[in-house]
Amino acid sequence: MGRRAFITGVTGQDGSYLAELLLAKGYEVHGLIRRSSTFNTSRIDHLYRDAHDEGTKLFLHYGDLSDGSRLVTLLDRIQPQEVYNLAAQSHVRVSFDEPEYTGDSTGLGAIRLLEAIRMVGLHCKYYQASSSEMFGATPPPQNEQTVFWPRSPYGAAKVYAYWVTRNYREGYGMFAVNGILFNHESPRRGETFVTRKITRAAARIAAGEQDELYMGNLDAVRDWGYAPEYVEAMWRMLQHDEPTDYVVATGTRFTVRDFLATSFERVGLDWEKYVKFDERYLRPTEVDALIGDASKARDVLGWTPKVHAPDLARLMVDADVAALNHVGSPWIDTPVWG
Ligand code: NAP
Ligand code: G4F
Repeated sequence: MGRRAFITGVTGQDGSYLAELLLAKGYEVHGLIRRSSTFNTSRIDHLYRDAHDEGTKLFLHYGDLSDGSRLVTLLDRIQPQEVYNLAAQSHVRVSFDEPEYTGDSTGLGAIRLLEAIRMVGLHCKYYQASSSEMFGATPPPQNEQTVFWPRSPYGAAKVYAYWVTRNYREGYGMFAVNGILFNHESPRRGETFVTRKITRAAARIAAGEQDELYMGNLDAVRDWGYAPEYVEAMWRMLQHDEPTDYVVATGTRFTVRDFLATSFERVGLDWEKYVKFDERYLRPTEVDALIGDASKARDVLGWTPKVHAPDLARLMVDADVAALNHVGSPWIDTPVWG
């Protein structure tokens, strides 16, 4: 029998790349999508075929991480061997505005899904999308032993989800793992995360469609990697014999200012002429520096990143320029798995 996976958050950046990866490996993929009054499937439309077509391998199901009984029904019906929990209110700044909702979806959502697996009696492998944001104020380099010190409702919710994942592993013998992923980006990144906000603005300013760009803290240090490479690490974690937690990162230090300079240079512009400060983009508590040590993922899973921050910025700018010109971009249109 073929392998079957269930992905929550399939309409997001990572969910779309993971669905591509699993389909290319021959999986039957079931994705959870939220009902909305407008279509929210643009990142996976190229993968979708009508369920009546022969050979269809991608199936979408309405549901929500706030609805535990729906998760039970779906898991019982689908019987997946692998479950990837990627769904979350994933924006750190927004989590200060919507702390309760973030706790419910990003934190409690994980235990609803774990408990649904347990109630159905599924013997599946479970992946939890944990985050470097859990390290918060603990200085870099951060690895699997680093103490958590979350600095946002989002970070705190992810810490809860991390610990319940470990608890279900230790308490019920479940194959449940945390991938502690550092920031990872792509042309499919949401437009309000800092990298995509910058690359989109660089393309638009160069095309004369935007005059200026309002930003918050430019001193923040991040370790930015390329999302398609990171979903490969998720899959590898579930193929390993032992359930254990992994940091996934490039180990490269880059500031928001560096990302601005590299992106604007790609379109021949000096960023300092266009960028203005707006305190609305500051957070009540900031995470100053995240730089990951992914030695364990390299040694145990054989995973190494190829794309580092400067190339990432350039490929994202190129994709945004191509999108403005209504031409295809190899970074958007070509399935990365060949
Ligand atoms: P994203 O683009 O924001 O996608 C989030 C996904 O979750 C979307 O499909 C969204 O659906 C879905 N979702 C949100 N609330 C939901 C709910 N209550 N019930 C069901 N689905 C819900 O995030 P991403 O960048 O792909 O990240 C994937 C996961 O990894 C997230 O859990 C994120 O917190 C975590 N993570 C991300 C990074 C990173 O740098 N990207 C790093 C570490 C961890 P809609 O499309 O309907 O909104
Ligand atoms: O792109 P960001 O919003 O990502 P952040 O907060 O690091 O969170 C992302 O990575 C986490 C992994 O560490 C994920 F778990 C999480 O789901 C998300 O994907 O902001 C990056 C940095 C911050 O320090 C922020 O203060 O950029 C700074 N920044 C400066 N100006 C800005 C802006 N961020 C945004 N979004 N918008 C600005 O105008």
